[in-house]
Amino acid sequence: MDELHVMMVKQVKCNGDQGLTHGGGGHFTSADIDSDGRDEFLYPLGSNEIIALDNDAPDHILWRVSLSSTPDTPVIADIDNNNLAEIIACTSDGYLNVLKR
Ligand SMILES: [Ca+2]
Ligand SMILES: [Ca+2]
Repeated sequence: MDELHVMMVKQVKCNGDQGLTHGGGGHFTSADIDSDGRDEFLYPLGSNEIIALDNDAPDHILWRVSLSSTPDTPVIADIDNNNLAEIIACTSDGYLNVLKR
């Protein structure tokens, strides 16, 4: 399997007037982020990281990304319309983080 590299592409301050609030340390989500037809599990960790786990081997960490503070539940969307999913997560310091391959 090719290694999946995920990088931060955008960080937008999103607290205050925008009304986005969260307590940090969200819940897992699943999505097919590498377009192989099978979902991966994404877990936000209290240690400022999001990790992705293989659906078939949940003890195998596919990748991990460090963020500026504790991430909330990730949201998956193709926001640049290139047929590859981006990972979007708010962090407890009030930033909206967009991650992509
Ligand atoms: Ca997949
Ligand atoms: Ca995309």
